[in-house]
Amino acid sequence: MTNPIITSIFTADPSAHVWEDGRIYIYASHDMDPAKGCDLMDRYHVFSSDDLVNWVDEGEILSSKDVAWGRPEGGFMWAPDCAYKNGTYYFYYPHPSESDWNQSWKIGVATSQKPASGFTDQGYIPGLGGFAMIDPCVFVDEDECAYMYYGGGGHCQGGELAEDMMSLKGDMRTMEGLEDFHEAAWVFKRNGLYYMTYADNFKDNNRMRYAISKDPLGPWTYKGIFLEPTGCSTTHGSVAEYKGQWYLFYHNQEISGRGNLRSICMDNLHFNQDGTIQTVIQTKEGVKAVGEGTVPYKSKKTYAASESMVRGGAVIEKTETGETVVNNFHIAGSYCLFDRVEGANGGRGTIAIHYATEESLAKLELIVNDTNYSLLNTPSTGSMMNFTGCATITVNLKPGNENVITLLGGYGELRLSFITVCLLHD
Ligand code: FUB
Repeated sequence: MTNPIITSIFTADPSAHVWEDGRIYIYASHDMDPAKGCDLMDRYHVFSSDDLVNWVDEGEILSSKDVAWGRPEGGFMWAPDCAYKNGTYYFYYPHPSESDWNQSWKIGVATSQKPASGFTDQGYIPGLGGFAMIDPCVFVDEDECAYMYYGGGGHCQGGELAEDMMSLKGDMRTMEGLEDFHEAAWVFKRNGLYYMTYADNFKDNNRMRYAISKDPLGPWTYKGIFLEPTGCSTTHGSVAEYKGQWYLFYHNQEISGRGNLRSICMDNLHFNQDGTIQTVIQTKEGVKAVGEGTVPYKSKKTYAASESMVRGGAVIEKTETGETVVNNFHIAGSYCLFDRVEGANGGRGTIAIHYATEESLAKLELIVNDTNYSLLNTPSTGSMMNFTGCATITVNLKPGNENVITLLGGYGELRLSFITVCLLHD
C-alpha cells in the first residue's frame, strides 16, 4: 500500500478511531469530483482496516440530503469525527443551517449502533456553532467523560459533553495556549498527557502544530510544528495508536494536484522520550502491514461485459491474450451498462472496476440505479494492456438482482476488463 491510501474517490479530513471490534476506522469528508470548491463536499464515507494496508470502503454514512435542518442547497459537509459510548456510535459533523453558510455553522450528530452504517441524524448540538466554527473533535476519556473541541478562523473552543453526547454539560471555553490556531482540532491522550493537534495559518500551505496539557480542557502548552506543508492549501489530521504503533492520518493533493480534490494518507508518528512529537516524515510508501488483512465481505460476483451492454461509441474487443474487454471510453457519451446485478438482500456492495490505462488520471462516471456517484479515479497502470488497475467504491444496492450499474466514459482513455461486486455484512 502506498500513499494516498484511498485513490478511487477523493477524501479529506481523516478522523481515525480503533473500535471494540479491533478494526481501525477512518471517518473522512468526500471531495466530490467534479469539484465545485468546498461547497459541493458531501456524502461522508467510512474506511476500515485490520492491517493498515487493505482498506475497505464501508460506504456512505450521511449526506446533506439526510439533514432536515441543514442548508437548503445542501453541500458543505465538512470535517467530521466519531465517538463511541455505551454501545452507540456518535457521528459529529459541521454543516450550515442556512444559505449564508459561513454565518450559520452548526455541529450535527448522527447515531448508530454500528460503526460504519445505519446512521440517523439526530439534529444539532444546542449552543454550538456560528461564524467559521467547524471541525468537531470528540475525545472520550478513560473515565468516560466526553469532551467536544471545535473551531475555525483562529478561534478554538472546548467543553464537556453531557451524558447524552448530544448536548453540552456546561459552557464551552476558549482553548488557551495554542499558537497560530487555524482549524482542525484533534485531541488524544498518551501516558496521562493530553495532546491537541491543529492546522495553523501558514500562507497557502497550512502545517500541523500541537500542544499538550495535563487537563483535557487546557490550558495548553504549545510544543511546535510536527507536519510540514503537504503541498495542499489546507491541512487536517488525526493521531491514533493501532497494534502498538502511533500514526498520523492527514490529506494531500497528490493525485489531483488540486486543493479541492484531496486524498487521505497515513504515516508513522514517533514520540521522543519526553513525550514530544517528532516531525512526521511524509512518504509515498506509506506504512507497513500489521496483520493479515481480513475483509468483511459475505459474497463476491464477477460481471463481464458483452456486445449488448455497450453504447455511444464504446466497443467490445479482444486483447492480445484473448480477453474480452471494453474500449473507447475516451469518447464522450460512451458507456457500458451492467444490469441484473445482484444485491441479494440489499444493503452495501463494493464495486471493483478492473481496467488498464496509460493515462495518469482517467476517470469513469458511475451511476448505480438512480444514484450518480460522480467520477471515479482510474490511475495509470502504465499501459493499455496492463489490467492491474482496480477502482473501488461501496454503494447501496436494492434487494434482488435488478440493480443497474452504468459506467460512463468521456474522461480519458482506458480499457475495462470486468467488474466485481462484493456484498458487505450489515
Ligand atoms: O474539508 C473542508 C475543510 O477544509 C475542513 O473542515 C477544514 O479542516 C479543511 O480541511
